[in-house]
Amino acid sequence: MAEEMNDRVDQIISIENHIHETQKKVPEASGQFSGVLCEIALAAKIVSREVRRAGLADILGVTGEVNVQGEAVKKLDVFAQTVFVEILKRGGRVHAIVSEESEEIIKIPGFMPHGHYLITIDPLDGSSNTDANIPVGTIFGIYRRTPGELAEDEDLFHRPGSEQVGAGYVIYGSSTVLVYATRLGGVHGFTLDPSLGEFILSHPHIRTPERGSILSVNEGYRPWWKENTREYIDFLKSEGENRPYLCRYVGSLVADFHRDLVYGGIFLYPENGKDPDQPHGKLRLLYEAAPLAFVAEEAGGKASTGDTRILDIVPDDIHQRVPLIIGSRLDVEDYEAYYRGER
Ligand code: AHM
Ligand code: MG
Repeated sequence: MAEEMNDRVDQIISIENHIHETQKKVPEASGQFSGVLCEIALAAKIVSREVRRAGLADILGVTGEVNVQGEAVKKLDVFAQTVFVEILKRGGRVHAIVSEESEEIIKIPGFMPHGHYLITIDPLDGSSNTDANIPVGTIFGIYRRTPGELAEDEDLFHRPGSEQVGAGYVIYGSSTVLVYATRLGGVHGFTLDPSLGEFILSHPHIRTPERGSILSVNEGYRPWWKENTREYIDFLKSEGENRPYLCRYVGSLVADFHRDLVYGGIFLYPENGKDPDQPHGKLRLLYEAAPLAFVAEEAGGKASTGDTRILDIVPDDIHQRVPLIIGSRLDVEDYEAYYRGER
C-alpha cells in the first residue's frame, strides 16, 4: 500500500515543476517567461477560490459600472482583473498589459521594475453566466518585446498572434483547469487540487482530433449569418458519413473551446448582421481569439475567420473583434471551403 502511494506521488507533477522542466529545453532562457506563467497560475488560484465561493461571499451582482464594450461589469470581473493585473505588475517581468476590462493599455509605472513581456488577458470571460453557475474562464496571451525595440506605446500590441511565445486559459468549471501552450513545449492541462492548492498535470501533451463530431455555435443568429455559413451548418446537421454532428453550446468560450479541444469539434462565432456595431461578431482578437488560436494550432487544430488565419491578423485596435472559427483542422478547412463558395 505504502509502495503504491509512493508510486503515485512519483507521478505528481506540479505546474511549477512542469514550467521549469519546459524551460530547460530553451538553454538561453532567463527564467522570466517561466516566472510570468507561475504568476498567472498563482492569480488563477486566487480567482478560482473567489469564483467557488462567489454566492456565499455576496460578491455576485453588477457593480453599476459599464466596461469598454458597453456591457455591465460584474463584481467578479473587477476582482479577477485586479488580481491578474496586480500580480503581473508586481512581478517585474511585464512591460504592458491589454485587458478586456481596461480601455487603454495598462503600463507598468516607472517606479516599478519592468520586464520584456506583453500580456493580453480576458480576466473573466463569460462572466454574465456566473449567476447561473455556468463555467467561466480566463484567457491569456504572452508576447515578448525585443529589448531595445522602439515601438511607441500605442504600437506595442500591433503584432500578429503568431508572435505569441505562449498562451492559454483557465476554466473555472466542475474543477479548475489551467491549459498552457508554448512553441517548443506543446499543450498541457493542469487540474487544481484544492486541498493541496496546486495545479497538477492532468492532461499532458493535448492533441486535438483532426476531425471532430461536435458543433458549437449560437444558432439564434442564423437569420443574420451569411448564406455560406447557413449552408455549412446545415451540412453538419444533415445525415452522412460522421454526421449529423452533436450540437453543444455553453455560451462560455473557454468551456466550449476546451470541450472541443479535448473531444474534437468546431466552434463558430462568425460575423452576423444583427448588430451593425459588431459586423465581425462579438469576440475580441487580442485576448480571446488569438490566444485560443495559438493553443489550437499547437494542439494540431486550426483557427480562421473563414478566409484568414487568426494568427496572421495584425490588430488596428486593441479591442478589435473578429469572426472566430476554431477547432479540429479538417472541420475548419471545410468551413473555409464553404466560405469561399467552393462547396
Ligand atoms: P464576454 O467577454 O462579455 O464575457 O463575452 C464573451 C462570451 C464568450 O464566452 C462566449 O463564447 C460568447 O460571449 C457567447 O456569446 P453569445 O451569447 O452571443 O452566443
Ligand atoms: Mg470576454
